[in-house]
Amino acid sequence: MPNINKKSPCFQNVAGVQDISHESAAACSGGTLILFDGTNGTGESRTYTAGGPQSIGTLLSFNNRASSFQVAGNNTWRVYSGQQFSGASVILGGPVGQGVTNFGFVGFTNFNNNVESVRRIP
Ligand SMILES: [Ca+2]
Repeated sequence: MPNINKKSPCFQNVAGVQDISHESAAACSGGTLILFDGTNGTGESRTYTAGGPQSIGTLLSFNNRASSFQVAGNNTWRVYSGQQFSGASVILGGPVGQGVTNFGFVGFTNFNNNVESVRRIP
């Protein structure tokens, strides 16, 4: 789907796109953090919702893989370079991550392929 504007918060609003993924639908219902394996929202992804577990101490098979992210809704998340909320961390949300954002450009630490746990900030 090369014509999709990755910065659109709701993919189903893009003309001609009807077959959206569940992850996109969740993003539009508010309160999600999406981590993508590739830069610019590409590759495999994981979606974390505000209604689900809000502290994820390990991303398991997705550890050290996230290269880009998107925050949807009025949520703020802190991501950590280590498991169980250890190591360097950075807050995602507000103006950061409203569109798909690459980790290499966030904060003072290079979080590209360097995130192992996430926590939603109340
Ligand atoms: Ca990656």
